[in-house]
Amino acid sequence: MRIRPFLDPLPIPRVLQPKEQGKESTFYEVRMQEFFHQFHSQLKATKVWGYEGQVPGPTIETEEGECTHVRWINELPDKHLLPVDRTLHGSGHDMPEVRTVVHLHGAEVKPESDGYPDAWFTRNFEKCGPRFTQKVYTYSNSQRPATLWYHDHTVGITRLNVYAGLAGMYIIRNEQEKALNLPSGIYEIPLIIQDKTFNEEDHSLFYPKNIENPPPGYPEVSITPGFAGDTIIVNGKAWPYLEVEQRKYRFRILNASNERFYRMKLSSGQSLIQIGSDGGLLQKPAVLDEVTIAPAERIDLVVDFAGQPAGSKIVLINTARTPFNFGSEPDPSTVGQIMQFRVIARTSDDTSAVPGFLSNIKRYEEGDITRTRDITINVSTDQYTRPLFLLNNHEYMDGISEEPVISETECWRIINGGLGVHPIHIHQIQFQILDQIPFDTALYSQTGRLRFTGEPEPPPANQRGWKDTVQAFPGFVTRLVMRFGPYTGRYIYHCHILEHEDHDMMRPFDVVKRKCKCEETDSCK
Ligand SMILES: [Cu+2]
Repeated sequence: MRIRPFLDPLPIPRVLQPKEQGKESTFYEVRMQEFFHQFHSQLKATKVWGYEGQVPGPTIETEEGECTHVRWINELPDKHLLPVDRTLHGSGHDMPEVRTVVHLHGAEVKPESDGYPDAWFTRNFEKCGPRFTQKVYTYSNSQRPATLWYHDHTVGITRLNVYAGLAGMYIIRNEQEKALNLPSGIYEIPLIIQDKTFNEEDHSLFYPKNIENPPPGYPEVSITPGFAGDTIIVNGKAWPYLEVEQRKYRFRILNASNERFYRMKLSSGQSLIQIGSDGGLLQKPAVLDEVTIAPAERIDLVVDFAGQPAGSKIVLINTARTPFNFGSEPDPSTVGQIMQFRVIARTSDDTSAVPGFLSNIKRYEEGDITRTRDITINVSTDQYTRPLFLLNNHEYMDGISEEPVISETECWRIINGGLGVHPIHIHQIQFQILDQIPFDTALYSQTGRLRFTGEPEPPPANQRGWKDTVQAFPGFVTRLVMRFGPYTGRYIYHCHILEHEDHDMMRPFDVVKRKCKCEETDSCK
């Protein structure tokens, strides 16, 4: 379907108003509903699922230290909008077709508010998953300011629920960050990037029911190894435009796509100044020609349009291959474009700044590490001969294999001997990327022996801050360092390509209390 790019203005998701506002805590109600949404003025309205009648959902704004409580309410119909594969873990015929649970991505929360995939619930909480414990979730917002996002995380159908529209932004702020005088107010703009495909006849959402030409024995409705749409959507509009004044803007960019990575640059050739990553501001700005954002990552960018002539039109270009980084090149006239900026004269002086020092980031060092774990990315096949990506050769329902001790600092070595880049996300904590080291993948696949073939490469300047999702490149061991806590309990880590996550590239882990020596030896009993 050919629709004209840059026809519709960029919408800005509204900020959610609380139902009750106390002195130190705020209470929200967020309903998940089915409704119609127009993605482009040349498209008919499309049936979607969204939070509070919006796609993407309204932005939740909080202050550091403010406690927010959210009652997530499922008002969705019984029948799913998209084809449900009943062969996946947790999604069998004994399960209700429509289930939801909300995860606040990047947040430090207690396990019962983390949106565990099996803590799902149906409309009016009529049925609940085995790990459901509470109707109201609590977010302490005790971490540093950051751009987080909330989205569905239900076992076996996350890819469908998020693609149907269940995603929104969540921002934590504080006074220190405000004092930096970064572009703010109408000059601070969220950009939530997704991709969709629309059916020709009625412009309903297309999501594949199966792979093309499935072999005999394949399930009738089957997950695919990844789905990328042919239309780029920003804040709920296909290829929108934004009028920008000749001044600085702050863009909080979120890739909320199922599979697609974006390698972004501006057609004007001007620099992108990255000021923040998943877990908040960097220590100092990183000046880039282009930047790659994986599914679930956030990039906080300042772009200065001051030097651009009024009347000029600048396109935010995407050059990332799909699947990343080995699939097809994007068509420059369609998915090779994201949105357009139309430069107009300034309406007032630009008094905002990009300070050379943004926030203090104490880097972890080798000496901080008390334990190292290897997390391998494996490619296997399932009982239907479908490709199956696994972590540590385990499926989602296999028992716990990682039990980090609270407050201890661990190094996780993500070993990717495969073909594609997987965005690996760990719940509960923000980590730092220590380095990535090239290794002999042939030797590793034959013998399991890890032989490095080069020196460790430190992360680039824009990835030296706090992260919760890392691009694990093939042929590299990506080393992450993290300190678990402040809560104990059951969490998960997984690939954030949603088709991988739903198909077993997800693992539970337990953050546990430190055992005292006497307990280990039984000598005090
Ligand atoms: Cu993956």
